[in-house]
Amino acid sequence: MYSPDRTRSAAEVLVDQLVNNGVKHVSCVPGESYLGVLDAFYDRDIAVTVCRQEGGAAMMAEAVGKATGRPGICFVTRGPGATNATPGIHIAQQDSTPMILFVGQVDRQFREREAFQEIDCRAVFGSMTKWATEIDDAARLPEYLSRAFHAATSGRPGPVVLGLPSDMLKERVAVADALPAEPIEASPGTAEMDRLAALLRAAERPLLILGGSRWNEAARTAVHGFAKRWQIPVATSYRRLPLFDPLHECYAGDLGLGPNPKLIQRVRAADLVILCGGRLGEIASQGYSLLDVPVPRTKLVHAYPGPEELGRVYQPHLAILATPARFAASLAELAPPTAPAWRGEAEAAHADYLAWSEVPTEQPGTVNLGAVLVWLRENLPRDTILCNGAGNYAAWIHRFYRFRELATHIAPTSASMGYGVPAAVAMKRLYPGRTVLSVNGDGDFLMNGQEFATAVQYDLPLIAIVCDNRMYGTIRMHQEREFPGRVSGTELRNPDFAAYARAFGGFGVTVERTTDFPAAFRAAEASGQPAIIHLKIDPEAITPATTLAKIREKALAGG
Ligand SMILES: Cc1ncc(C[n+]2csc(CCOP(=O)(O)OP(=O)(O)O)c2C)c(N)n1
Repeated sequence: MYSPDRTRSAAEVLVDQLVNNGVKHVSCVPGESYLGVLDAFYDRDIAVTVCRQEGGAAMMAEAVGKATGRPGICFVTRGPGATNATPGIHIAQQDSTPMILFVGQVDRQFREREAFQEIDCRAVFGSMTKWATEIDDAARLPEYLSRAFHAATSGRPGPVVLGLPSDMLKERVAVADALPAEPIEASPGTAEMDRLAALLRAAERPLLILGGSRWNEAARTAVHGFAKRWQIPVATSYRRLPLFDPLHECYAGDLGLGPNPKLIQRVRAADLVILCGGRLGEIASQGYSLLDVPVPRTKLVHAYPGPEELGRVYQPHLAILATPARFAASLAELAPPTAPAWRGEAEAAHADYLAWSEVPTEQPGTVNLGAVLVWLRENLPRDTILCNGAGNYAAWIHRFYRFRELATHIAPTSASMGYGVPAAVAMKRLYPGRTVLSVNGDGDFLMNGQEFATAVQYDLPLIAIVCDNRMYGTIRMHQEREFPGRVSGTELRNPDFAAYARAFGGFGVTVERTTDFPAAFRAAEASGQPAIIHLKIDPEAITPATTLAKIREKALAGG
């Protein structure tokens, strides 16, 4: 609040910049280093989610950034808090997510003595962020915050870390607020679009790959329209499935882990790849094998919102500096040929996708995760948000679930475990009226499972599914391939996850047969409480396509 002398505390100035930038939610673990900020939240219209560990708090902010396209905001204390928060920062970097982490820091006069819990924010976060610094001058808070919002959202979005010396936050200053930051929208020029049109006219097997962040409804709708008019097959990149409606007649599937081999063949056979919004990283490119590095033999058109990424790995035939929204809008202006050389390709690609995803595969054991995902896709509202972390269980999500709307899959492309629970907490807090699902491995779940307490604290009836196969299954799979039969460091002895839910004050149920899943899910919903569904999965069911025993046999037979 302003005093009669028109001053505010630095902490208030900071929080007012957040309010002006439309921030409605922050996640935090408190620290004595930034008490003034907590106090400023007290009478401002910002919902504070107090978490149990900074890893969860930072992932919540990252999830907010991912879902909304505006920076997710997280506050933590110095050394131990900031270092705990690093997974969220790393995810935001790899996933191109706007996010700002504020770190309560030691007093300015103690800095560089290795004071209590001191951390060098610039050095620690420098290689993981778009900008990492400390704010020494309270009067410059509006300038720093403005730059932080611009940096996090413009070009290729990413994380920003700002250290806040404790004594600085206590100063009173008379400064004006900055204007809200607007991300910079780069548009393609007519020259680039003319070249793209010429490349398309000459193409025989074009294919569109969608990825990255900075998408919005208009961009998605425009790409749906372009694909339909041009009858071009469209693939989504790793964990970017909601960028295109899976039931659109041109959808060809996703380029993730364990992808449809027919889709991979199709990408390899393409003579023109239009990569829109993404980077075609290691996972999507199948270990950089789909396009040659640095000069792809396939003609590559790369449309991307940040210049540093264009030409970084692949030298595109045509580089277009543009956000997905502006690029998609320009695509709408291209007139399709009457009889394209690739006629029938999109239809065939979509048929391949449906054949791959329609029916769950046979699995060992009494719970078939594919059948569970098919039940969920057929019974949940279209706008359900599904959050997950990392583990082989996710292969069933990618293959059998269908994300019908934008930002309905909140999961790290960096495949960071422990993301599914905090992300679901953040989503239920943001969208209380929507169904929010968290799907987790057993190893994955317990990395941040304690945030289930946060769901209970804020009465967030999310539903967390724990796929319990009593091991770090992904690593066991790799282990059986490389060291068959020599199980080391990958087994888990688990708690009763349904009892865990009840102990926290939530609803818990265990499912041992596929046919029991629907009733368990409905009971979880009906409880109105945060819920955990403990799914007992046979360890042999290691992927939708194979078993551990088969992998081991193959490895023992030499390959
Ligand atoms: C934070 C983090 N630590 C380690 C890994 C390496 N890792 C990838 S998957 C995996 C095992 C996941 O096990 P679980 O959650 O039980 O799922 P499952 O693979 O059994 O389905 C591990 C350890 C990772 N991706 N992230």
